[in-house]
Amino acid sequence: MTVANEVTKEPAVRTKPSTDGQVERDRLRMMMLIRRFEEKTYQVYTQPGQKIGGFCHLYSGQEAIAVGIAAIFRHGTDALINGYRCHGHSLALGMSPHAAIAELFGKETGCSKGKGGSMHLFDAKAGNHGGHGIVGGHIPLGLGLAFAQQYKKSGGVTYCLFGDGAINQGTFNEALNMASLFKVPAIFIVENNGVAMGTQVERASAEKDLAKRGAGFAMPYYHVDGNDIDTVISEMTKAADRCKRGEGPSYIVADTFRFRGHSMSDPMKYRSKEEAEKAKLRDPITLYERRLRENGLLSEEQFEEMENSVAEEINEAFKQADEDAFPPLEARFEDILSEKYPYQPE
Ligand SMILES: Cc1ncc(C[n+]2csc(CCOP(=O)(O)OP(=O)(O)O)c2C)c(N)n1
Ligand SMILES: [Mg+2]
Repeated sequence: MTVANEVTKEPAVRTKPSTDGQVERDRLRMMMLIRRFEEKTYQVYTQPGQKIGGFCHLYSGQEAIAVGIAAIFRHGTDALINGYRCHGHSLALGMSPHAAIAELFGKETGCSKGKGGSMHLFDAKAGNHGGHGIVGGHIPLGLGLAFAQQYKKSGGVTYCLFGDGAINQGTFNEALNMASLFKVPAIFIVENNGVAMGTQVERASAEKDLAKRGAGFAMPYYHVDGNDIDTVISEMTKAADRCKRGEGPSYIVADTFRFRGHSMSDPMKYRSKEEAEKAKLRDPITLYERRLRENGLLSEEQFEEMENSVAEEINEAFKQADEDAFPPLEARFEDILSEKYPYQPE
């Protein structure tokens, strides 16, 4: 059984390129695992019994971004902070599917002891600083994490992710300005799925090219293909190297598409069938699977084995989490307020 706060044992995706294709297959498998986790979550959420309470935002379609970052993420050194669409990043950084789904079920074995739910998957020891529900609210926290890394000379890099809707918040402007001024080691990443709940970027942003929104901060700003994991890895590596050289932050717009609605109650009426069909042709998992096959790094047998082992791992995690206990009543006030006041960083 996984114990809360010790949910991540080791990096989930290894960083070094391989000659035998194992590293690449691990990346593909992780994207498949995230997809399977999300689709099973959708199933459980929508069936009678209400095992999952509260809001729930699925990551299907955007997997290449989280797994691409995880591929270069240094556990114990780097930090990642995110909005509420956080299942994929947590799994990619090594959280066990059991700790993640137990959290959604509100069980004491969940990564936040069942008190955070879908939007608050955390594993600070692994550098995963969550899951935040207020749109754009965590961007200044990302700045703070990066400032701490700089101040302590830890050599770490902070990956701060948010949606296209979040860049219209004041916090975005405040944080990016200060980040650049102080040259903190942060990468600000927009997961641009083109829509904030039901509002298209074109209806919410006066400047339609979201990369240009970075022009006022004296830092590199550019688009990357967020559905191509190899591109994500190479562009994130460049930005991380810049951080490590002390040259400061970058602002990257990773263009992608979400396959499911904003949250579980969204029938996606604002998207045409044609748009969704076109997006499916650029499914990040299919694109990568095809590339590995073409390069001779993935056989049919290996792919089938992956599909089966992913299904087994997810089914087992959901089954275990279902059987786990809810937190005891006397634990309801624990972990709510900090016991250290005033807060002293270690
Ligand atoms: C400050 C604030 N305003 C409004 C909301 C309600 N809300 C939740 S998600 C969302 C849309 C955000 O879209 P985006 O940033 O593009 O992220 P995505 O859901 O596409 O990943 C809104 C408006 C909120 N949570 N916080
Ligand atoms: Mg969006």
